[in-house]
Amino acid sequence: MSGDLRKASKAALDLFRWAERIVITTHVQPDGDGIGSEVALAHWLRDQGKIVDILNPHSAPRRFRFLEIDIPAPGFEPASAERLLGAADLLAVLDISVPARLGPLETHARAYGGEIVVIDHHLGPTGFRGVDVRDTSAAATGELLHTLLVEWGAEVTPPMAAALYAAIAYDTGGFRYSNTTARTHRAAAALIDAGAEVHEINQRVFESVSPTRARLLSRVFGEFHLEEDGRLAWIALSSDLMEEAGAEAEDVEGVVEALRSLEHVEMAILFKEIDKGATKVSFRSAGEVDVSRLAGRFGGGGHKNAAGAFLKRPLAIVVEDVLAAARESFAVERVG
Ligand SMILES: [Mn+2]
Repeated sequence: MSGDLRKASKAALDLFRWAERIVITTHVQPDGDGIGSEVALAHWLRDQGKIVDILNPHSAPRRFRFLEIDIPAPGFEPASAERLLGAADLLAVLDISVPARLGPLETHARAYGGEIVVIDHHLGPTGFRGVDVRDTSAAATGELLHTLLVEWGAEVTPPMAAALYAAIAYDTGGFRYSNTTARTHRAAAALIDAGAEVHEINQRVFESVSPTRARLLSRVFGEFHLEEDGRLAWIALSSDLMEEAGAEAEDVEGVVEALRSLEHVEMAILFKEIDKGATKVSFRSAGEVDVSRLAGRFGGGGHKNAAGAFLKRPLAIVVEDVLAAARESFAVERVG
């Protein structure tokens, strides 16, 4: 643990000890890492006698609900956000690099006057004030949180172990992505020792495809494009198609990773129309291909091999602009 991280870890622990009422949150469309980390932290804090609430911008995908303890299933509601944040001494923000990733919760979080702790593994700096516990070498926020809990002398109970294991398994694609390190496996091993049921968790996280999702996927994969001798793959997903298939946001989770896993593909891009004037772009890459820089050009960010951007522009225009930039990055490489 670096000096800065140790300092931030100590400051975070002091705040967690001091606070009586704590609200935990994560990014829009919470994923396995966000939910798993929240649940693990909530368990630990409740074990310390704290009053803890999880308040998210959206509800948790079905496949992560097995981890939940009192996560409000309907997701965001302005009244409950105001009530919970109004009473909280401390807001813990997990797996987020920028406040905009809080979506409908952003304005509430910005207006919040209490203490804030951010625990995250994305590239910084954070846009939040307060204590920033950041480790970009961690494969998942769950991995970082596990390191912190051990550092803090916490007892990792079986429900905490399950939640952290799910977080790490999710963000590493089942320990397959390039963010996976020996440290990741050591954390996983410790969590198995602490009671995480590997088969059950992986089955829930990776093998719970709904019929809706299967139908959607069959249509989505009918529409992928390959360019640059098969090194660049992309899919543009209209909201009409999503609606026709009766699909929700969580049903397309994993699509961009599957696209990346096609033979020879070095960069995969998924364009998703949120509404007629907004588009979400997800980037994945292999090896040395850096998509965080590409995402950064469009106001987004992330990691070298996994990044995203949200643009308030129509799908067709975003597809054109982002593909032009992606092709350019392949062209630069040819010249270089
Ligand atoms: Mn994460």
